[in-house]
Amino acid sequence: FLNTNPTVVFVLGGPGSGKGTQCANVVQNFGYTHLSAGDLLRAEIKSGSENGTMIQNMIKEGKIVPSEVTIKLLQRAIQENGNDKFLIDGFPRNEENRAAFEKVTGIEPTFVLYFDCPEEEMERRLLSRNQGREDDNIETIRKRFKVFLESSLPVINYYDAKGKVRKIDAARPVEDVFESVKAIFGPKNE
Ligand code: UP5
Ligand code: MG
Repeated sequence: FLNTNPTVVFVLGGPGSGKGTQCANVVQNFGYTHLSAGDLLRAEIKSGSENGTMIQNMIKEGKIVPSEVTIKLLQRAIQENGNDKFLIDGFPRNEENRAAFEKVTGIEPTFVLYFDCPEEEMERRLLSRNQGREDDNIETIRKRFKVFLESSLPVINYYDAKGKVRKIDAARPVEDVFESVKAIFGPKNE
């Protein structure tokens, strides 16, 4: 492969913290390719793959899809792409995701962007998003918050202990958040 050793940044944060929004900005300004694990899984549902129904049921319950499914989609997307810099958005979501991705791909993230946002703000954003996502209802949102606290925060803590976490106050307006993001990716790369 061309990109056997790509640069990877994990973009993490609770549901509605603004991961997708800020990744789009980073793509525009810094030449990364954006891979949203959630978007890849939703595309897999739409494609009518044999895993589609299972994925759809898990997303509706806010549960974490088995890592082999998600990793296969991410790995394929990386390999099909000519770029050597990727933002991986919304993955890894638990310790098992993290360890399996490292083992299967041999990739370690350069750093981890963490969008820190209070639940009440994330809930407001998700309930007013109106893009027809099947998990944007209050019952599923509560389940997503619980899974984030119990399973995903430990992954952020793991990388924090390695000095890899860049934490951003995501409760501010989109433009203000992006100012902080820019400072991390560096003006020299703009
Ligand atoms: N918005 C954004 N920034 C704002 C700001 N600063 N001020 C005001 N509004 C702001 O933003 C959400 C909404 O808020 C938008 O309307 C936006 O305009 C506004 P967005 O950028 O979409 O936030 P994001 O963090 O991307 O929210 P998302 O809902 O995508 O996060 P999730 O982590 O919940 O969703 P994801 O797609 O990653 O995963 C969905 C499900 O897939 C999971 O629950 C899980 O079931 C499954 N999944 C896996 O199983 N494994 C994976 O690896 C990944 C997903
Ligand atoms: Mg998203």
